[in-house]
Amino acid sequence: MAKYLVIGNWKMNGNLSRSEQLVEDILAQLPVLPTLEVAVCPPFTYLAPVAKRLRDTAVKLGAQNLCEHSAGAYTGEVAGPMLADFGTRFVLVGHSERRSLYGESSELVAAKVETALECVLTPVLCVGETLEEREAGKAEAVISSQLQPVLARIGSSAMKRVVIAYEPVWAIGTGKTASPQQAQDIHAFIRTSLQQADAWSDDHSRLLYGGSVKADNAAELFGQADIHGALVGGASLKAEDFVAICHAAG
Ligand code: G2H
Repeated sequence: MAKYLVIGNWKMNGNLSRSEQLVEDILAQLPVLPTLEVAVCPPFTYLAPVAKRLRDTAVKLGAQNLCEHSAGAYTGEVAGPMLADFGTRFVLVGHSERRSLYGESSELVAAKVETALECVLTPVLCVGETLEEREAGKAEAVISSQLQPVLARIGSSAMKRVVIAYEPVWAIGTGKTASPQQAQDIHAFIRTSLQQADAWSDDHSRLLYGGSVKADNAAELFGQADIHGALVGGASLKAEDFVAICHAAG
């Protein structure tokens, strides 16, 4: 089985000195855990200083978004090859904040996943339903509708190189976490769907849970059979909380 993976999504928080201090504190407190891979996703403007500090360490660099095009007249966008220049390894794609606040469709998300793979970045494809969709019994249908365009665009073999993060929209930044069983049920659904499409590898595929993951709920989530790590927002902004979550997975 692939290593557990814990990714910190700093979102649009901090400044230069806080970003440098946060990465310093994480490195000071995080032992190398043989069964765990760790990455942080700073805002674009802090990728370079964080990348410099992470060089020759076990912590990897991620970005929070990328453009679906690799270069050209796309004012304000950041291209995959630019991210790769900094040694970026992971890139979040289709985070619910991108989908809901910036109108990213699942088709656009699919194009971004494809571009990320072409740039040798590992896409972390975020999927998840709203509370309304869950209460209407549509959670699985919504997640299928988010996975299918990606699968159709990149094919089943490439899909095995995509990390998938299940982030129920109702649990993001709200302090409400899905129960371990709710998360496991959806993770099992995603795994089964990918297996049926021949898009799953027991050795490489990983399903992360995201949505108010904290030090005190991480161990129980990681105890579920189909949860292979976490995408952590708020709790990744304090080194001791983030490191405690990493310990729960390691
Ligand atoms: C979900 C998550 C990180 P938080 O967005 O991607 O954020 O842990 O703050 O809910």
